[in-house]
Amino acid sequence: MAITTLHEFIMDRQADFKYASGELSRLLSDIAIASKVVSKDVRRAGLMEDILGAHGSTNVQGEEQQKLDVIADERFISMFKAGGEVCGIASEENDDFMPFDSEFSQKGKYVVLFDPLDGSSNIDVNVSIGTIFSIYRRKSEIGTKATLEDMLQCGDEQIAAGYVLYGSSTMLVYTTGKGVNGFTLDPSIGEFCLSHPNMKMPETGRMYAMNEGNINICESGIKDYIETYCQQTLEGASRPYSGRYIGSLVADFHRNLIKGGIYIYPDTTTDPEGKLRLLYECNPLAFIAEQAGGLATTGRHRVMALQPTRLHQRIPFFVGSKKMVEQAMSFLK
Ligand code: AHM
Ligand code: MG
Repeated sequence: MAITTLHEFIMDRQADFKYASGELSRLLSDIAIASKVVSKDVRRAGLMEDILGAHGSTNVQGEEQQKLDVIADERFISMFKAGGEVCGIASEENDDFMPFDSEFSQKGKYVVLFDPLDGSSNIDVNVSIGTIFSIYRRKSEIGTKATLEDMLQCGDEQIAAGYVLYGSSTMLVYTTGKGVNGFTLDPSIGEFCLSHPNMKMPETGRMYAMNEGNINICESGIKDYIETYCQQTLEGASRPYSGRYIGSLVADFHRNLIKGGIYIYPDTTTDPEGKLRLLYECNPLAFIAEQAGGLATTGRHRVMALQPTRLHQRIPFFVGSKKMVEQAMSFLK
């Protein structure tokens, strides 16, 4: 059987990209290499004391960092610094954005915003986790230091976005705005190979993902939606929807992308802005969802149209099959 590696695919598609000059292709290839290294770390985590467990620090959002969060963050940052395509980054694990100092990096045209290891609470218990990334062209002049304005761009300006799922296999899924393609890491050859060409999210589905422990601390419309659509046996069905909540956004999103479904993380009385971060969790997945025919909103507004105001800004997040997201939104005032 003929296989297409990620590298071959990126090269073949380079001309699709309006600024085609090879840099974005190199950057995507660098992300794939760094994620292979992180995948290797994840696969051995239970065996290595220096990989598993708490790091002993908290990030700017007050969350306890795991050793693997920090290791993954460092792996990606080193790759970006060495590549020369990126002039600065922002990540969940760093308080502030990080403009790269070298003249080499400052010639880079891109910034990357990323969550190096999403689903931190699942690291120690051998449940799927992921990396999420979003790529923008810089606004500042090439050859200068990256600025906050480079980072705070609206999701519609994304040049590319994707995620890596460290699940029962490792998969990389990305878009450059011309559809969504998924690649599975073949450990025998160490390459990501095209396994899911032109991914489409089913228009509707039968699975919903929400931390239902929060049901009484979010607005009542969410409870109404879940009781009305998810927990009833609807006409023509033999049973209610299935609740499936992994607690790793990437894994829940990926399942819904393939099988159809909705993921909801609303604002709550304890997290009045929501929990998930606009820039490196919601926007990249929104770009993939829309490219696959799905929808991503705050419950009221389209995610990618939002103008970010802060690096670690949080929003309520409704993402998945188009009809399901629209139904959920109709319950919000
Ligand atoms: P993280 O980036 O610190 O891992 O937080 C994001 C995660 C998502 O992956 C997941 O869907 C959600 O937080 C789970 O939150 P909760 O434990 O509140 O249900
Ligand atoms: Mg995260």
